[in-house]
Amino acid sequence: MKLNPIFKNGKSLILPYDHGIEHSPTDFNLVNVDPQYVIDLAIKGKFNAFVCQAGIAHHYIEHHKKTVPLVIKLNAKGKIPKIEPISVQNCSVKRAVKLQADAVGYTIYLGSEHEREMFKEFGKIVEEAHDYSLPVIVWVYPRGRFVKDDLTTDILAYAARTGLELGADVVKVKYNNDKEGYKWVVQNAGKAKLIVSGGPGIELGEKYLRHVRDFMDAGASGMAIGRNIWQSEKPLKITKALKSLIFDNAKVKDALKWLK
Ligand code: FBP
Repeated sequence: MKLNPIFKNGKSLILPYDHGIEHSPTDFNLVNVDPQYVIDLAIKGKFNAFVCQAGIAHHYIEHHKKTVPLVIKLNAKGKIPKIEPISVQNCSVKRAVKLQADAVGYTIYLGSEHEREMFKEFGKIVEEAHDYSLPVIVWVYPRGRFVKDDLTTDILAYAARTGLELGADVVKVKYNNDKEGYKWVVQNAGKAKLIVSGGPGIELGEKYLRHVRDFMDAGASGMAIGRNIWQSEKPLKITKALKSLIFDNAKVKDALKWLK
């Protein structure tokens, strides 16, 4: 599967903005509630892709299609129901193609009582997307009442393996600050690319850049980081620091210079 332009020399930095439906607008402020602001960040920061739900793509496609590759997330779950997590498809692959997506995305809650429904739906999506030569990115988040700890190395490796075995081209999982263990996580993704998710409210200083260096050294292929970019007051500086680590193999002390 051709991953260009979402991967450059095998590496990628992706800007997700699918949080409204997932978390409610509590992640937003008066600036970043405007999708255009975040799309412009994706363009200025030369991200490898911007990720959103179909509705955002539908309303804003004209502007960003020319300038940043698009990943349309095909499923979503809301914030209110207190049930075992399930994320259900709301946009077809065909519609994503019409909206000129360069890839499609899907979330699986591994370990949920509903995982088999997501496995089944995702399998069909992979088949359809590959018929259109569209790469597929899967977010695999272990979650639900049977998951005691979603950040053990074993469960992250299981998440990575699930993405590979279900046919994803790219698997997005969390990082658990276990550099040595993470090599095992990456190995379990096999020929699928493994990228790391951002998370809420991280202080993007030396400690965080060290983690990025560590998971890149463990074999990750990049990141999909949202809130810590578009909630930041210096998003483009952070972007440059992350890019230096991901694409230029920079040392942490050199990446830190971008934050000054
Ligand atoms: P962040 O970098 O902001 O954490 O975004 C990554 C992401 O996977 C989004 O694509 C998604 O909307 C969100 O996190 C899901 O968060 P949660 O772990 O709370 O379900």
